[in-house]
Amino acid sequence: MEEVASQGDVSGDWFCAKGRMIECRRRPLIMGIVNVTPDSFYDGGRYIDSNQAVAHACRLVEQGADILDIGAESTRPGADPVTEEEELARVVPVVAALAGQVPVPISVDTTKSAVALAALDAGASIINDVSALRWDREMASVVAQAGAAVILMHMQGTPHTMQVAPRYHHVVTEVADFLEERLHAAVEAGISKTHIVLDPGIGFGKLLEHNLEILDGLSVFTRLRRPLLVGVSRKSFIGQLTGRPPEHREWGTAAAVAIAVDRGAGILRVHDVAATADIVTVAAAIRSKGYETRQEHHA
Ligand code: HH2
Repeated sequence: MEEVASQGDVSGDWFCAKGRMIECRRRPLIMGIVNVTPDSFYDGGRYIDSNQAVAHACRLVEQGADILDIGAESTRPGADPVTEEEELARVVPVVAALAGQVPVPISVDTTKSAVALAALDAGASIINDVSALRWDREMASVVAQAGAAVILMHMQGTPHTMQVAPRYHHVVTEVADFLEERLHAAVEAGISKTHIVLDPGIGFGKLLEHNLEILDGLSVFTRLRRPLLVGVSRKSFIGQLTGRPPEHREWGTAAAVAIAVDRGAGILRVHDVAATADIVTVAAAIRSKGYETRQEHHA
């Protein structure tokens, strides 16, 4: 533990990605989602063309995205797996085009080391691995050798099976124990602790009550002293509570984002960047009492 702690930041206020220090505590960061997929649960099919994906990503940056997350394989419950060739063909051109155009770090949502390697070569600096380095034994060394950051997410089961019968005795404790174990495994595999972000995996092998307990208990995960990423955007637990389809879950998402910021989230992964920027600004000001004022605009 001391060895891990001595590597640098032990507060979880920042992380490092390819030599860039990314601060995420005082003002939580917004990660804009770019799904280059035909079947994502909300925006599937909209940005499958790489030019459209790049244009969408640039729009998200203009709206205030601090990080972009490019994904080419849907993780929605029951989604069909995508071959490595197909995932490479979807992701790499988008990352390569964006790397020269946007000033923000680019994350790639993949569980395959070959996709991670190609994306890191093309200019990405963060790997968002929803399997937390468990599904591809080369993934940890690819991340370590590139000096990239990695997001380690909790999931019970696989996307194919995860919603069949999720079971926990005490969900917050079990997810925290899992994340702690994966944090140690990543460090053992050569990834510096300063390069690791943790994510409790909202909606991944969890029932409504599990998602609510995790969000309410989020501050427990801050004891792991790594930045926390939270992905609630338009997810089905919001639909279960409001009765609304994904395209009308923006206000439910807003409530969950505000609560997540209050409980210590450092990165919010969302589809709607412009609205989330205001939600995060206000929630973070209430949480920390630290803020800057801007010129007021009257309509
Ligand atoms: N959620 C989704 C995908 N990737 N990665 C992390 N780290 N955390 C999350 O909560 C998370 C994630 C699901 O959302 P989306 O990308 O919109 O849908 P799909 O998987 O259907 O493409």
